[in-house]
Amino acid sequence: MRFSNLIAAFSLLGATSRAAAQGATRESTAQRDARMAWWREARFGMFIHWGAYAVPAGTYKGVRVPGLGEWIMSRAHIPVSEYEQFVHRFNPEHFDPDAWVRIAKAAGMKYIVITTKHHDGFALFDSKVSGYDMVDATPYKRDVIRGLAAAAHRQGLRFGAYYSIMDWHHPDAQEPNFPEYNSRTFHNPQFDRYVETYMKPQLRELITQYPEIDVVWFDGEWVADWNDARGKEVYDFLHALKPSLIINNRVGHTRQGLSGLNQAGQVGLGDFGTPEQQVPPEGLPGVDWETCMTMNDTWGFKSYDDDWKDTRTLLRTLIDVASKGGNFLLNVGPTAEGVLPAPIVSRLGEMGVWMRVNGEAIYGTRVSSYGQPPWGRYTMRGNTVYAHIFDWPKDGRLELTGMRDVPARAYLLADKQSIKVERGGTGLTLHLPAVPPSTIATVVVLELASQGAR
Ligand code: JFZ
Repeated sequence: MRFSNLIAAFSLLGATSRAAAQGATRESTAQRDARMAWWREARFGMFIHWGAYAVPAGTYKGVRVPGLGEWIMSRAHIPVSEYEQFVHRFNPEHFDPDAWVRIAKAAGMKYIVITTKHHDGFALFDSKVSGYDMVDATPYKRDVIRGLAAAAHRQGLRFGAYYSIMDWHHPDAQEPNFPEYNSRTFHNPQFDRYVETYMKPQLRELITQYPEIDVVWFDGEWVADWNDARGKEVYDFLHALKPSLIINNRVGHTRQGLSGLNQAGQVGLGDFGTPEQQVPPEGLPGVDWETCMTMNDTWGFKSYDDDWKDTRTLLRTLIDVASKGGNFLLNVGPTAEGVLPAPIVSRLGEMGVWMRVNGEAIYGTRVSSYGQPPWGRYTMRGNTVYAHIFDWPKDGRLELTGMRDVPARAYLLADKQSIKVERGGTGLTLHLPAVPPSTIATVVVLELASQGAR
């Protein structure tokens, strides 16, 4: 074998084994990087959990049901026929997709992922293989996915479809013996029929009817009838329909808890890991990942959940995620009328104020080589380091960890004010003004002299 052939054989092996791990057909690293490019640049997206569960909004027969709003069918053991009544009353007359997208965009979000079908089995899009959808079963009669996908693209945002593998409504998909919908052990002998005649056709509808869809975000993959072989098959099925798709790792069966990784500590199938309600302390080195998080304690709207995280916490979480190389998918739960609750709108507005000034320190950045400083976080792009200062020093002196060379330039991102940098015995010290431009996070831009500078 000639040397060049040997190299070719090795790189082919590398590409193939990597592709196998992703569940993809053959794709080189360069092809994968190109496919993931917009997503890696985006950093910040809006998750929308919306469905008929917004009608009961956390209360069933006068009783407040504990747990997640979108789980009310399971948590309150609501029979299918009764839950269908919520669908028949789902009439979001105030739904304004352009307004939702404007709110997301003004917050600095670059993409939107919405539940096209959650565990309750109700589809928000126009499905030909089901009568249990927005067009056929609600008084609203309109396809809300169509409207939102179009609005997102009109305003320059990417669009993704959440799709639950678990389905509490389809008789072939789950435990037919009410009231245990969420079984991890029950096998439905007809599950294959559900996959072939319902789930895959619905996925095909999503990809073919809505050309805006760039992300498919699976969930509910823990049902006993799902497995990695089915996951790989569906991943390949989707990529054959649309090679540019980005698919999360919940397409596979082996995800472990909420960490976003499987038992082997890997993403497993799919293109990115999905830690839920948490930021991995060290990120997920070497893999793409996205933390999804609620703003209060539910994904789907609950009328009485007012346990809102404050804007500062939300922004610092975004910065924390970005500093560790991940994306932040922040959830909103609209009401049954189609309105985003005011506490959500105000927080997103405030996040936007910060992002318009400091977005440069978030989008398309990567993990720095300077670790996690005690006073905040670092992000990095090219030769530029961004120091996000959470805890402003009272004496105006901030020690930079791990940095060795005095940067060519240092200034506040908010007002371009120059910052004096001093080299001391242990490292670099910044001399900051007495009052920070932002008490949420003030960004100091440090332009290193060269790629080799540290
Ligand atoms: C899942 C959904 O059940 C939930 O409704 C929401 O859509 C969220 C984004 O994803 O949440 C989970 C998934 C797995 C566990 C808990 C909640 N788990 O493994 O404990």
